[in-house]
Amino acid sequence: MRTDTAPLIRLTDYRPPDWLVETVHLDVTLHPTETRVRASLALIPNPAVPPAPLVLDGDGLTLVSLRRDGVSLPADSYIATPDKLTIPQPPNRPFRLDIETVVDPTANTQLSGLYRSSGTWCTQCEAEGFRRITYFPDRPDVMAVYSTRIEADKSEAPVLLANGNLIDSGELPDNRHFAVWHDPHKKPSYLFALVGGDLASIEDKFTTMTGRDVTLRIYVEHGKEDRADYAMDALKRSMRWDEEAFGREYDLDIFMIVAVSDFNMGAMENKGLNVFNDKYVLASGETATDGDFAGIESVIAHEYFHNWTGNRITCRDWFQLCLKEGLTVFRDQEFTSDMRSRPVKRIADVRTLRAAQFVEDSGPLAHPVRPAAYKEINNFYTATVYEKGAEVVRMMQTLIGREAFRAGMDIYFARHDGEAATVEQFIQCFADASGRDMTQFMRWYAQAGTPEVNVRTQFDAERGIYTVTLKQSVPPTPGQATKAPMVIPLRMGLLDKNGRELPIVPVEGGAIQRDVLVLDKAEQTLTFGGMTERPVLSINRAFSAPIKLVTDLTNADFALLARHDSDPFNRWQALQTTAIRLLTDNVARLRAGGMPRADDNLIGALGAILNDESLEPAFIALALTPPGEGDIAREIGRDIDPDKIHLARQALREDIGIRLGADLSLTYERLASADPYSPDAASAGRRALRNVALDLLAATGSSPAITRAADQYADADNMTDRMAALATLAQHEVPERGEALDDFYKRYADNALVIDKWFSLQAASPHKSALDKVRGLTAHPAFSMGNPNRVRAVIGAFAQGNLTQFNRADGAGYAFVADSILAIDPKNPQLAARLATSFRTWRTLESGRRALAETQLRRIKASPNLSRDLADIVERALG
Ligand code: B3K
Ligand code: ZN
Repeated sequence: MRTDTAPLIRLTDYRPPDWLVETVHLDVTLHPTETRVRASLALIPNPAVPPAPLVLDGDGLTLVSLRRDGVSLPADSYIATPDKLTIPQPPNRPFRLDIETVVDPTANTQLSGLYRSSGTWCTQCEAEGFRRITYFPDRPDVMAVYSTRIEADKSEAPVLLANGNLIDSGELPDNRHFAVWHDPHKKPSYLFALVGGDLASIEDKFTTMTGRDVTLRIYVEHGKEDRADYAMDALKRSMRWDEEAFGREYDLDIFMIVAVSDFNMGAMENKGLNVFNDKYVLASGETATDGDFAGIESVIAHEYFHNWTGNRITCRDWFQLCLKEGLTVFRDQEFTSDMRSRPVKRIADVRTLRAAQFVEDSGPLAHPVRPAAYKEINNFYTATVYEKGAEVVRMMQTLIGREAFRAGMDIYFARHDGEAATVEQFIQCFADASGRDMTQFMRWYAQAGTPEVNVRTQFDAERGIYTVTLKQSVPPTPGQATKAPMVIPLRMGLLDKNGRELPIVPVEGGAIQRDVLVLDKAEQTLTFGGMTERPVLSINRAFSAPIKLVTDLTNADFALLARHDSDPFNRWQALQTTAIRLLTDNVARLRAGGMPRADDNLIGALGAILNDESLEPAFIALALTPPGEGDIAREIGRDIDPDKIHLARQALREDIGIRLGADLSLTYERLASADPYSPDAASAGRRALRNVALDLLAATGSSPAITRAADQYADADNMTDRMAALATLAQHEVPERGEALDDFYKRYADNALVIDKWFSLQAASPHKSALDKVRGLTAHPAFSMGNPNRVRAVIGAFAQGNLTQFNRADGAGYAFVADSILAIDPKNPQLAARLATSFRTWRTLESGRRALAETQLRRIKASPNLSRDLADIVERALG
């Protein structure tokens, strides 16, 4: 469907459903191409609205039969199209509707609805996939109790799963069998799931806080059982944590996870039956990196936490998506902070937020955390809804304090359990718990764009007065030209010249509660008295607000903060800010035909951090990593030349490698470990620092450093170290590069998840040959346009992880990605639309590249038969 014909759906048009569904009985007979679905719905007219026709959603459906209260409906009493089933004059009373449809899971390449992945039948219903299985009021505020009977050939699908608890199963003639699952909890259709296939499983048990035993089962392909242990461990820790941190107990007899290899996103929180991209389940020390383990831990936790924030309390409509996603991201971030290192987690999250969300928020795809309108809801599973949504929850906790926040969550669970709620209802719980008026705070949900806070400081030595003036502004975004002031909680502190904390009691300009200054006007001035010397301001500690901060602090101030700030986040930030200042300056120099300059103070500060034994290695690793190319591009903001950014960053890395070489070498040797691999955070942190040292040393291009990387590649006993060495080698045009890449492929040819790493490493190579290489990779026998992980590993890694080569000055990178998007769209619109977002920064490029990128966007837009998903992204990107 073309987007110009696709309607714009608006939040303000929300109306409650005309019909409610009390129960759903599904009877599904699995077949590769003709799966029969019999749905029996107990419908009741919604007592809150006037009588209305019954209109059920469909998507590409074929109706086989329709009965009302057991009687076939005459053909003239309903209208069935692939997209809709209408009964214009239903009786104004409860009735049963039996709907029979037939669907073809093998032909379903969209991976939405019922499809097959490596022979396994599985479903993905969020956001609107249930309507591809049967006609239904497919909207989250219609919540029903489901039971599901599945029937299949016993050899094709010995395992038959659906939501809830197993209540019956048995043998049938002709080598067939069945299973019946019942989910006692009311849920919206997007949480429905069914799986059938020949799968292996591992099993464990969890005893809940009230002493109930829950069976835990993770299903994987045969032979992969031993790689699911870490996921199981993460699941048990998640279940315990949700009890301890939020008092939330699991509510069924069994919790199941199924890992599949073809999946459009990370995972899905279907009630009692999570379906996962196998990337977020399967791991062993030999096949997965520390980053993969951390990803598994957080995605397992995220989907599990949805059981309360998303499933027990769901969203009234898709505009409220952040209600479950932002909140659940916040919860998984807290979980990881408790499991691992809080400061390291915070820095990692802020890096992601800036790289993904800030970029989104400053371009044509910017939208509020709660969008006001959409054409295709699948395009709104964005960094803004997820990551900025989590930041908004975090800010609320910062504003009202942890205790009131927890009390507000308790109110939310008590007040809205079993309901489909709104953002207003959620926020009201915190207003009630804290007594704070949240009206102005609600702007975080309505106004798009990253607020900028400009801070000017002044010291009056004579009077001992220090003045801090803060101004906020929110940039215009599509459809929102002007903005009102936001409520911005800023954690802050003042340091004396020795780095000691000074008391923060302003004599004028507002109160600071705990250490939080609330900026809620366009401009505010705070005055601190009794100062014997000029203090150094540390502000937005722990990144308490998702803003862009501009200050008049000097590099000397940042050097002090980098060494002494009691807030680890701001220690890291001080180094990043100093590096960004240097890097943007050097990009300008390079563009003017000059040479990059070095910054002794920055190198000195990095050296001090490297040798600070009080710091955890994972933190040092982050501190030593210069801002990414994307960070530099974002800071420059317009007229971007990616090649110069790359050169400037390389020069800094080389400089660090040369000038801190001796210390980096010592660090590398000191952190060598003879212990067997363990994925725990402390060990992972040591490996992270060691591998950053390796990479910085190799950035000099010196042959001992390359040899060291080659040796590490060969000798590694775990994927983290092997992959890190390979990534280092991959950046250099040395014979060791090709040898290691060939060896890697041979070693891991039969492990798709590892081979994805091999693909993406090459696709992300900044070398000029990258595009040719990527073209070659798409012709590799192991490449397939049908597998989303593989497509993301090659085309995604090139378009989103290779700033210089995607943005080649000749436009060939854009043309290649556009061709790929057009090739994928007919098969998998969601995947194509996601790839198309790579073009979202096109307006920030220098004029030559900008024109070439625009040409490709226009070419996509003009192509026939675009999916609604892709057309929506391209239209908005062109603005
Ligand atoms: N709720 C799913 C995402 C569904 C995306 C649909 N296009 C996974 C998650 O956020 O937990
Ligand atoms: Zn989620």
